Amino acid sequence: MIEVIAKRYAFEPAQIEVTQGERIRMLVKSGDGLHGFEIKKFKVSKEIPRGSDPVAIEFTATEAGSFPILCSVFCGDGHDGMQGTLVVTARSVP
Ligand SMILES: [Cu+2]
Repeated sequence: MIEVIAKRYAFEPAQIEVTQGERIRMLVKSGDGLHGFEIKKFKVSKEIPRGSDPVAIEFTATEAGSFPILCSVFCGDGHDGMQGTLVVTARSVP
């Protein structure tokens, strides 16, 4: 389980590394107000409400590469720069 905090104006951790084909389970929680958590490549888009209740997100990282994690809810002056990265490492075939 990967725990992520969304807050003005960053995701923590900013970079999340997983392996291709892995079922990803995340718990995303806000450190202040309302945010969004979006990874377009894997059709992930959730609102992260204010408060301490984490939002569970599950998806499979089917493709290797580097994909932006964006805030999909306007949250203030630094919103456009609020970005993280999901790094999916190619699975090594034995
Ligand atoms: Cu935000």
